[in-house]
Amino acid sequence: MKTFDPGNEPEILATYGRDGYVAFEGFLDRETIAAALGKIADIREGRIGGIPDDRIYFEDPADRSTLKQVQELFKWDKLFERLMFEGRARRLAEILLQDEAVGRNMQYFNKPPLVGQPTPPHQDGYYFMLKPCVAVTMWLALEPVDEETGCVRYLEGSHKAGIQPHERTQTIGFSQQVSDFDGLRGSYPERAFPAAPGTLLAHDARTVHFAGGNQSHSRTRQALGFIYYAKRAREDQAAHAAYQAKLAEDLRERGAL
Ligand SMILES: O=C(O)CCC(=O)C(=O)O
Repeated sequence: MKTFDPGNEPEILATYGRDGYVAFEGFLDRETIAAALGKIADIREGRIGGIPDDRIYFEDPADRSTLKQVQELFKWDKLFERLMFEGRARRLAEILLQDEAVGRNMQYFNKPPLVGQPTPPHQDGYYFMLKPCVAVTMWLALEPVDEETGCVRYLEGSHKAGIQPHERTQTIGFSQQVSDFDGLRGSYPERAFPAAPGTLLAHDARTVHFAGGNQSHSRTRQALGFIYYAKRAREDQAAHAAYQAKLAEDLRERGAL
């Protein structure tokens, strides 16, 4: 795995265009990772408050130690705001999108020990509702991640299939999955990405990806996600708002919020 060098733009673009993702080691330094983990602990333990219920999800809403996802992290702390809008992630996004990168979401992803659920196979573009679908998601490991704790997996080249039909799941934070996953799996090779802290994966919004649950009795699986849209991509605002409202309603009905 290589380190990120903006001077390697042609090579980065060739890999991303061929595989639908690109991976870098050491994208974020240790000090910043430690600071980010500290801020996440502040959120988990309620020292950073004011996060609306539909922006923070727990595997068990009665147990804050099962914190699973936080949406729009850049709104809750300046460190995350800087990482999203001023750091290297945005520079990488500009390269991959070949456009101005519009920062849309920054997420915390955790799989708590044993209760951390699998990430269903999905394409982010299905949720984004963009025309054209030009967006990138980055996934950054905050700690060692392996097969046991549920590393990210890609169907390599699956971005070329375009956005596929999805169906409802019962997984909090990942409400949709590709309907014909078995069919796609037969057509595109699967690649698993065990990751060291600071490893960054960047995938095209059309690339099918998924992850196992956390089988470990003691280890968490913490990561950050960055979502950037290309300036030229247009969002269907009405469809997006209707989808978010429906999702929040479904979660409330299930008592998950
Ligand atoms: O953390 C995970 O398991 C999946 C994250 C994801 O789906 C994404 O970054 O788009």
